[in-house]
Amino acid sequence: MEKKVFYVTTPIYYVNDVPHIGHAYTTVAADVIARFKRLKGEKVFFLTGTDEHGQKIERTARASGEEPIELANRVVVRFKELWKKLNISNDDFIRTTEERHIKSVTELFRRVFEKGDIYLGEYEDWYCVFDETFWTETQLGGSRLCPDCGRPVERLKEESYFFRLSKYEKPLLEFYEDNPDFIQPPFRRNEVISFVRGGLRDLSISRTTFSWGIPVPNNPRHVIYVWFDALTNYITAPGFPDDMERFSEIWPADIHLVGKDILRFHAIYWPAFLMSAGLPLPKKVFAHGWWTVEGEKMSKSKGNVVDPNDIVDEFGADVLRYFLLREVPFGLDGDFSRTALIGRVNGELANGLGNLVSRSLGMIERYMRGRVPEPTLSVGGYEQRVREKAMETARQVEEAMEEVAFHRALNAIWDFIGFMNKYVDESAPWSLEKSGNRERLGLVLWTLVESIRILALLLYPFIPSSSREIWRRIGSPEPLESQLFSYAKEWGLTRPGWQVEKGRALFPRYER
Ligand code: ME8
Repeated sequence: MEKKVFYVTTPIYYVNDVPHIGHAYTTVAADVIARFKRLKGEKVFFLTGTDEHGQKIERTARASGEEPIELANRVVVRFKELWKKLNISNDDFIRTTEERHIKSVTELFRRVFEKGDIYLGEYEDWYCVFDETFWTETQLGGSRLCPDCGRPVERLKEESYFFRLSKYEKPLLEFYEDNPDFIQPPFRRNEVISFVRGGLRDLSISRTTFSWGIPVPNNPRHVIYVWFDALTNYITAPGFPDDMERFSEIWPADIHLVGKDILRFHAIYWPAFLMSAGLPLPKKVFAHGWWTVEGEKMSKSKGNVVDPNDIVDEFGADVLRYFLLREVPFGLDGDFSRTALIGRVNGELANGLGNLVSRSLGMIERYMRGRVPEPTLSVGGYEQRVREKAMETARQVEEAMEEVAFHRALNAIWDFIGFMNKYVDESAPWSLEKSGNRERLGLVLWTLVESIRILALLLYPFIPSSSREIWRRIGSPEPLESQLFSYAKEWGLTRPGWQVEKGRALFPRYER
């Protein structure tokens, strides 16, 4: 069987945490890609889920007098509900405690073992329980604090299985060389390459000091390292190892979306495990930046963790989706603040998009009894420019989306919205109405609906419910879901006679 399906993933989220906007960010971005690809007519498999094993989760659960699985069962609901609330269109949700996953990890471990890439040894180093990461003396630079999270590290010595990561140093460097787009953005690729060039140590991939995990085949005193376990989720869900036919239609992943903090695991360990097991490697790993809140790192102790549920309750899912992808170039760090969010809602969603839709459809209600008019005049010079601008925008959006540059896609769309609002001002339909120029009035109003039709398609991956509402209001008889992205690259599909509805404001304005 050959690969047929576009496969996009988010990381699987640790269940010892409640979801915040940083988590929502990765999932929203993946959802936008999935929706865009479906709109292009591609088959898509979009995966997210939860990472439920490991010492950290065992400790958190015990501290609250729970079994780890009870904690997981309780928290997984918060993730699932949040994704529903944010309109996330994932095709599967994987939990690492599921039977299918345990089977898959066991099989991957067995294959790598048979390849001769796993041996039993002894591990001693500094360990951060919170990040589940070992640190060398050099990496700690004399301190006893985790370089990632700042928490104290512990000295840990244990019998452990090792993965021969050192053996894959050269093959990985060759792979990065041959696949220059594998790690995105490019500055992250350079970081990974220099890390690998600095030398790779064999990786400890089992633990004996706790038990909440998947046992090592034939040596259940050991549980498999949580990252070996977690990364494997990406092959479990498409069907490894039981349904290899389905697996080969979906795997390899077209894009793993991850935060910059976990790029190393995805761009170094993961391809090395797969190489060892003789499985195809993912095509791309895209690392996005980090969100702070009002300039500060989000943390429970600071009490500044932003709950995406609160934002959705107050502003709606589309506003949060829009803000996260508009505010920062994808790949760079960003800062969340209420003022910035309200600024974008008022300026861009309400005054820009909302206003264009509402004034255009309002005029059709007033001047045309709500029916899209026939564009009787042959296309004028200004309308020709609108058409060119629309077509150029659709091309720009497509290109930006293929490059995972959401901010560029949105910039192009809002540039077009600005252009259209100016078109309304300059063609002044109210004066055409007054002077009785019905022919030109019809052409202008039809041109507005046609542009809004294209906007609804271009915006759909980003703000699906608002786009569906805009689509309903322009009165197209076809459901938005039956449309293709290519219809946004075609001018002239709006039909005279559609019954429009101005309706209430799409995006209310907020006080700062
Ligand atoms: O890392 N800004 O899970 P996780 C932006 N279980 N992104 C953020 C963020 C922030 N402030 N905080 C978290 C794990 N994220 C592992 C993954 S995958 C095989 C195993 C992002 O719940 C983070 O970068 O700690 C990551 O992409 C995702 O949330 C999950 O984080």
